[in-house]
Amino acid sequence: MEKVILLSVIKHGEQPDIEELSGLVEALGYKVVGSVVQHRRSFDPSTYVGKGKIEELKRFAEVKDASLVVTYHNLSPSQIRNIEKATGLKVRDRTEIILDIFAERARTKEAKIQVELARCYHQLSRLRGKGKGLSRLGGGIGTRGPGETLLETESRAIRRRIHSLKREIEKYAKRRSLFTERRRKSGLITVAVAGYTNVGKSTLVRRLTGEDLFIKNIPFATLDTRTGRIFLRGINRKILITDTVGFIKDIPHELIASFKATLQEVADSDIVAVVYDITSPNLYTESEAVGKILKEIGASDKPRITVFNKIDLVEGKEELFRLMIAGKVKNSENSVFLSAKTGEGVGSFLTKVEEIVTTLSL
Ligand SMILES: Nc1nc2c(ncn2[C@@H]2O[C@H](COP(=O)(O)OP(=O)(O)OP(=O)(O)O)[C@@H](O)[C@H]2O)c(=O)[nH]1
Ligand SMILES: [Mg+2]
Repeated sequence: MEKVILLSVIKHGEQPDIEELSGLVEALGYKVVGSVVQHRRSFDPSTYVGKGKIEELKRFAEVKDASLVVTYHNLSPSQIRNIEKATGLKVRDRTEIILDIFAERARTKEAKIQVELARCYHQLSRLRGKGKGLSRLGGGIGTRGPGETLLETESRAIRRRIHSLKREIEKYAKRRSLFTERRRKSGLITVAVAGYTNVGKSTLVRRLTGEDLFIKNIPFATLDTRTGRIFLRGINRKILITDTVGFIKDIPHELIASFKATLQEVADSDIVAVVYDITSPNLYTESEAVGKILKEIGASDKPRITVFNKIDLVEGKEELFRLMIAGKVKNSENSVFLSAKTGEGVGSFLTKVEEIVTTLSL
């Protein structure tokens, strides 16, 4: 099993979530054997952390028998090269780790195409950001050295691939929008279940619809949206509910761009149920991340239900958690507490849905 050391710069006011990064790396089957962090005002342009830290990293890796370094921030090709040369270790960044997880989990053709598109964007942004570093290989500014030509050829190939992937994605997007249109015409209301990864979205949708969904204690178990039906007994009405892909903080921008079609389902829904895991120690940053992404995909003005899931894990301390959470989660409108696993409290969620559906239909 490949052993990994995490490497991060902590800039003033920024709080890289090393714990979460460790979980992501282990989701790929690697073993995290330690981490090296450095407080700095800015990244070192050639080696991300300072030269002294690189030495420390090298010695630490020898002691721990590690062969791979994963950095929290995105690096340039020259930063990667320099760290690899100085330490003899392979270097990858958080975005690549997330892309690998997505690639591993993608089941449908559409998800696979979206992952490949995200990879292309990531490569391109690297080449672009690093244009400066690479073109230096080819002499001074204004000259067309061999380095620069290579860079151009490479990025042209990637751009061409992006173009064709986008065209394929477009087909799926069209199918989706036809479906949305038909649904709207038929007056069917849709609830999208969104939220941070691994909070229990699929478990909730499965409980409500009986759909056979993939549920696992891993990040990004779900990469495709799935829609099922619920019958609301209180108001004698059928609605649709959609399970969606989970969010993460400092989400690679490439992923949002690539999964736009999938995330569109949230934007096209009538009600958004935002699920949280009440036992998470990072509720505040998670709710910030969720809020940011909902805004970016144009879904922040939808009627919202905030679902605090996994109350079975805090048996007897529920009141305490209610108080604690009150100050921790941003925009927690219409909140309900439940356990998707045991079913406790799920009725209160349905009642909330019924209330909102009724007002929407007035
Ligand atoms: N104890 C407890 N565990 C739960 C509950 N709901 C979900 N889980 C567990 O949490 C883990 C993640 O559940 P999922 O339903 O896959 O979560 P998700 O939000 O769909 O995750 P992604 O698709 O990966 O973003 C699984 O191990 C579930 O069994 C709950 O109410 N209580
Ligand atoms: Mg899921």
